[in-house]
Amino acid sequence: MSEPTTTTTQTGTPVASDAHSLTIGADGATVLHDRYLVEKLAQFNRERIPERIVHAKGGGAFGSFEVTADVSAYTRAAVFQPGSTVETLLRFSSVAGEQGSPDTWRDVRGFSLKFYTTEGNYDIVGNNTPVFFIRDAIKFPDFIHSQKRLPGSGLRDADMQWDFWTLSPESAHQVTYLMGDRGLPKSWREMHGFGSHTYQWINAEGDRFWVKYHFRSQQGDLHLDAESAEAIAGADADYYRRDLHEAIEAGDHPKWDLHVQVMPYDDAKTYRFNPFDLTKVWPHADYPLIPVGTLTLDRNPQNFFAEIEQAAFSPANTVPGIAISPDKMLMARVFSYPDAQRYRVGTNYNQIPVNAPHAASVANYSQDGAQRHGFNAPTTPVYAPNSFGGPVASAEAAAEGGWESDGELVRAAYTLRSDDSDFGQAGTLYREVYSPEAKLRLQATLAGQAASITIDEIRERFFQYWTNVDADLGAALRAAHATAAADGAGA
Ligand code: HDE
Repeated sequence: MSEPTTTTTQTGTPVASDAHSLTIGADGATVLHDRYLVEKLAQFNRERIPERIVHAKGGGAFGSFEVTADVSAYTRAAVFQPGSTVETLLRFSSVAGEQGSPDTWRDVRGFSLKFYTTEGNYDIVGNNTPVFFIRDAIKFPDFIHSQKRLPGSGLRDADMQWDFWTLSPESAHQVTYLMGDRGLPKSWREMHGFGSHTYQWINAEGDRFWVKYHFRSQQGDLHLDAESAEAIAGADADYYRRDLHEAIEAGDHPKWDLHVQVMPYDDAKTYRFNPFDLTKVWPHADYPLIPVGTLTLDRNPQNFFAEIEQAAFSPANTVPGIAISPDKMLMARVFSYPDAQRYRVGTNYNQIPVNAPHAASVANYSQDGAQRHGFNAPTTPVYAPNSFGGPVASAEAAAEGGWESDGELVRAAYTLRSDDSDFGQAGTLYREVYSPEAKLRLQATLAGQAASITIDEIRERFFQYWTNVDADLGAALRAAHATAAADGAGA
């Protein structure tokens, strides 16, 4: 043990006691001018910042991403060039629960990655599933409300969850993942990660490509059975957080291999379904996985609050050679994340060490605001354009990342193509990807869900929803429910 230093106030003055307030005599009143007591209690009252409205419970670690292949034909981003290795931060999370929620409640899991690149920070904010529940951002608050808590009782509620899902048939593919094995990962280390959206890559010649990111866990994509997940939820609410922390402390560093699917720019115009629809995957037969590199996590945070709770990930954080796509969800996320972070962490959230670039520098004319830490030299002008050598924007950077777009302003669903449907890929996932055992586990989970719905009309829509995914599955669920109801009535 090293010699302790003297405790001080926040402004560095030594303090006399951490055990006794300043009082008038040992038994008398406490005085308001005990500045250290006041500072200590006031600071304590302000320790919490608002939790993330979604993905509140999580954990993460630092590491590095090493490029092991050559994808320079598709992107000029420095982070993905041969030989590049960059520092990274990966945060995992559950979507619906609050900060203290058990890690092993059934949910989609977040997979948020920050690359500290020489061209600025690049974030991929994805999940452990390749698709999402909805395809228009205007539905997001309603979707999340239905998964959180009733306003009166503060309880979660199967009726509102299934009411929303069955009235939003585009959710079927993601709900088939959620109710299947992906909804209960064995650990954060043992799950794949996906960028989910279609993104854009631009090479050195300016050629554009559409890409999807797949992070394949070297530890495998494993799951818990429902009974173990429930037992763990009671015994150790922080099971995933603990597993990751302990593995890294023990030198067991988890790794993911990054692959991309690459679609030539013009294919998107004629592909058989809308390749920007976030409820769809691109079949690997059409667009195979191309290796890029390996992500390794090898360093636990030194301070959970400073480095994980305050971490701000955003799909808006792109770098030259990478851009977004005409996915309505993605375009809205570019607004939503920085907005959430200005509110949650504060206007200068990007100056906090975990969010600031580590391998690039910041140069612009932004100034002031609460908790400002960094500033330009006093000789730097405060406006652009200027004649005094202040930072100058690069026209080249602004030119990239676009696509053709024209039309009337409308509020409408995506234009349908020949293979666009809400239930088609959900049915394929169930029939062709799930093993016979995985099918049975899904059926058992869904039988439990059917039993938790209390409103007949919603339960009827639930059976129809699963019939639309797969007729046999729907029939099996209906029959199982009828049997259970008859047994219950006879009991
Ligand atoms: Fe998020 N999401 N999201 N989301 N999301 C947030 O950002 C939002 C969506 C995802 O580890 C919030 O800073 C909208 C898809 C992860 O810190 C918020 C829409 C995917 C995380 C937000 C979506 C995600 C978030 C909460 C519909 C996977 C945790 C506080 C357009 C591809 C990030 C914050 C972390 C967090 C909004 C849809 C994944 C509110 C509006 C699709 C992993 O801004």
